[in-house]
Amino acid sequence: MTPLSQSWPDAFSARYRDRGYWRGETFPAMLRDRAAAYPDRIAITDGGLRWSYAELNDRARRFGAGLLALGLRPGDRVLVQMGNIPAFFPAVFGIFAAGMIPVYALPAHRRTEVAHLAETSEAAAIVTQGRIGGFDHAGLGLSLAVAHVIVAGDTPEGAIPMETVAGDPATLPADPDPQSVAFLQISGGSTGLPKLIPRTHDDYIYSLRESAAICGLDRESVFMATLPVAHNFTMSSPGTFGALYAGARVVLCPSPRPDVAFPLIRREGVTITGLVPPLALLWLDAAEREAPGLSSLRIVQVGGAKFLPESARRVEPLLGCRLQQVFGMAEGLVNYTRLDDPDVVVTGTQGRPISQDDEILILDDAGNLVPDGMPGNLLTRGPYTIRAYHAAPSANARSFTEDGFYRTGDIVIRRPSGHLVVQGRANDQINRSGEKISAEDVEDLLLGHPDVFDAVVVSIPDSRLGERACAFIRPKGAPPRPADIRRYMRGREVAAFKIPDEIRFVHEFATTAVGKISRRQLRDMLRDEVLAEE
Ligand code: J2J
Repeated sequence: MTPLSQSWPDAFSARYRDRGYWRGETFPAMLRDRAAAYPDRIAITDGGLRWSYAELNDRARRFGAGLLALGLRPGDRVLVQMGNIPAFFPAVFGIFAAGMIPVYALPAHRRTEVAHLAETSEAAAIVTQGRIGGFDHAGLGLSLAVAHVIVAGDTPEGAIPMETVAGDPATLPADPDPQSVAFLQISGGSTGLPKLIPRTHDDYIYSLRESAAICGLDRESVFMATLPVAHNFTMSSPGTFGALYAGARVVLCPSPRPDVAFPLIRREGVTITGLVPPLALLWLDAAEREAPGLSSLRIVQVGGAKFLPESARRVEPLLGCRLQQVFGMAEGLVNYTRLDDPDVVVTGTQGRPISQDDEILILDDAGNLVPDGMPGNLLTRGPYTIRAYHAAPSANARSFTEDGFYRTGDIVIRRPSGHLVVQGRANDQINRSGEKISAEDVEDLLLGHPDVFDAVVVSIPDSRLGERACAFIRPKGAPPRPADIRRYMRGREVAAFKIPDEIRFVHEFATTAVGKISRRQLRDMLRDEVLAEE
């Protein structure tokens, strides 16, 4: 088995410990301590079933001991593919308690991704559920080259029902080294298959402890997981793990649709939740049609992709709570707008880093520092940003500098206050005959049109211009005419080269596994069309 590691040079580790970031906390100890401190408080609910901290800890420990009884060993990797169901938590915390390593897959992943994750992590087992949204995940698990397939709920022949995986907690090993790898998270994967991200107990717990503080979580808070639970945003910013760290309650939402999520927020008194921009637009649209009555909700976080100012300004008036923008990545660095930032900062930036020791470099393509206010490539290193992917030498050579900075692939501007404004991915920019067009800029303009629900601008290869811009528009009702859109843009007095060369209307956008709009798919489609014409 390829060993797992994630390490920082000694001088950095010493600094991160000295400054109190890394405190030697571990996930098994975290849950055990919370269960001892407030056994009867509710940790997890799906609106029906309720597990207290003591019950969750007990279930996790019995499940972990059950994994050992199956013959699995500490250090083994266990792939987890589950939807937003309570069983996810005893599964993951049970794997931790047994000294094993969860590897997170998202429910939207299919054979290609799941087989890739199982293979690269050398998974010895998979924990999954029968069906998620009609797809047979247990069947997929059984078809993989994995020794044990454990299933929550309806279990097919050949798989092991999760409730039968139970052992004596006395057989569990001692707590792991806080510097050791706790789990493998997966990269957002804008290119190719997801890469595996080894995160340590110390580094991840630091990021979720600070995130919980930044979001003001305490034992009275109620965090709702609206996005998939296994995604890094939902898990740690501050997410379900941050909520458990703070002794708060986690509510699992089975679907992000407003007709499911709004009643659950009202019933459970949810105080905070996180969304990706396409979902935020759906919620805003629903709230515009009928007052949502979400009086318990204090914070709606939006992140994962750029939330444009035109949309951001609608959140507080329509949902009646504070907006928090979150710009994070599973590799580490997370930025938040703070709850007391001025409104223009909250609607117009993607926040600032968690830590004083998050080092930020913004470089031009030649590797020179750019001044504040100018866009450049974001590189970062710090107390919770990885120094290497697992078993990926060529990705590591591309993604990390020699002195350990992670190349995020994001283009950002830094304001003098330290807040970052994301301009897009390095490859989102449209280079139209040398004129650089920011897709986000044009999208924000398009969102101001009264008939536009959402818009995405991508490049099309062009034999004359190099690239030209195509706007995909999801209209609110009947599509306006492209000429109306162009006239509207001219009326906003923008450079003529920013007016999209092509305008197309769509009913919906293809999305990634966590629900971000997939620009890659739109670009690929256009590229295929161009190639077909040639
Ligand atoms: C623009 N782009 C953003 C934002 C992420 C918290 C929040 C999100 C993630 C996440 C996460 C963005 N505006 N507000 O892990 O803990 C894009 C960037 C980034 C990539 C990372 C978290 N927030 N992005 O989305 O690993 O391009 O993490 O580099 O899935 O999403 O994707 P991922």
